[in-house]
Amino acid sequence: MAAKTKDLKLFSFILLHITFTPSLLFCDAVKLIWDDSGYILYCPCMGRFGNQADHFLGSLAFAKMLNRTLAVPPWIVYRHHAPPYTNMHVPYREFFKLEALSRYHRVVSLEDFMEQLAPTHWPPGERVAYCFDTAAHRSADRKTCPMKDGNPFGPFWDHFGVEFDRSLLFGGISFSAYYQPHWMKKFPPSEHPVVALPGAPAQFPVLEEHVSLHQYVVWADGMVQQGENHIQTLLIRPYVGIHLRIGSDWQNACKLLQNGETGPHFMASPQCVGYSRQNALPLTMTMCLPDLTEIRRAVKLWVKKTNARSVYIATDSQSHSGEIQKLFKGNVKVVSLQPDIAQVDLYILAQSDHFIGNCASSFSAFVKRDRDVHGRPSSFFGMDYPGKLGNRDEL
Ligand SMILES: Nc1nc2c(ncn2[C@@H]2O[C@H](COP(=O)(O)OP(=O)(O)OP(=O)(O)O)[C@@H](O)[C@H]2O)c(=O)[nH]1
Ligand SMILES: *[C@@H]1O[C@H](CO)[C@@H](O)[C@H](O)[C@H]1NC(C)=O
Repeated sequence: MAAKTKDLKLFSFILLHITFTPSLLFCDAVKLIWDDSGYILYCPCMGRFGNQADHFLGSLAFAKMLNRTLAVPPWIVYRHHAPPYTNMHVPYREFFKLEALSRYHRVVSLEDFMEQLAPTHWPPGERVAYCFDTAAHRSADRKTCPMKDGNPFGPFWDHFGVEFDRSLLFGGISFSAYYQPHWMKKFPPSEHPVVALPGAPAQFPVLEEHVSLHQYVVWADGMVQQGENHIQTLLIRPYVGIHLRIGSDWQNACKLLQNGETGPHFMASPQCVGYSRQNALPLTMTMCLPDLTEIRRAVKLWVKKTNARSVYIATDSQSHSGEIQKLFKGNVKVVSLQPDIAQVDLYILAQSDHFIGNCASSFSAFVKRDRDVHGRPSSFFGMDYPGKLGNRDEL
């Protein structure tokens, strides 16, 4: 539990340093009551924020399908380049409202579950891990779930002080709706109250039918305050928000597309090429890794179309703000904040008057879904009208 306190302290410090966060003061007020219909626990152990968010939506749907309360895990934030270097486990409610999820289904934060319910209902000695037999077959005895093997798995459960006592394997089923009766029959809550999984019971990218669950992912008051504060002080409306996913890891990823090792369905791309495997639109290299020419073209187009007075650039590496500034001869303010907390970028992009994202990026996908919920328009580099072929408007 020492690690938990340290993470929280550090994170609270970062947030409080920028703005006052009331969410920190009012949590844990409610005393939890045990749910006889059972719980789903999982580690968001795949990918960074965008991936974890995609998995979260699917997991929420899975918990509802089994009528089990979802123990909402913290976000795993990787800090490889800054102290304390170890993963941070940021409670869901630091960024989003936990209560807003309850409009869809019963949830509890994993922190509250561990603190209030686990001591009596899921005590040490009775902690069962559930996993696919194929996953367990990779272990030394071929029958142990890989709950804590490596990073981020080990640190995640250590953060909550959890050791698993035994494993229960399953096979021949998946997390899809088709297997709902199988799950209910195999793991009735009376005998299996807490189903703890090594990873999210969901797919990446998020399934089409779960995209709309994003409406229940509502920004926490502290994030709204912080984001609105930046918008008011830095930007002039209307503003165009752009997401530049162009760093070296992304360049490597897009090589798979260039080499023909992947088709149009590549990472988050169904959001713009369509979810259908047969009818997917082409995913071009420009869409995956827009060059400066494409970045200039798209920004110029949408600034003109929306009469924008400023441009907000979120980036994983370079901002190209100088080059973008030059396009408008000083008439448009160009801003790149490069905040410590990636969610600040997500918030500002989500509130923009027009958003240009990267089709294959799940970080962009988060913004696109948030905007769709509020009826705000989005496009992608290399695709001005999502779901439609090519750029119909050239300047
Ligand atoms: N602050 C900030 N961070 C970014 C930006 N773009 C990418 N990142 C960081 O890079 C991570 C990218 O991982 P994901 O969020 O999973 O999204 P993705 O673009 O699908 O990338 P992969 O997971 O690498 O496939 C983000 O979580 C951020 O930590 C950006 O515009 N601003
Ligand atoms: C679902 O779970 C809730 C809470 O435990 C319970 O009240 C309800 O009866 C369950 N519904 C079904 C269909 O089992």
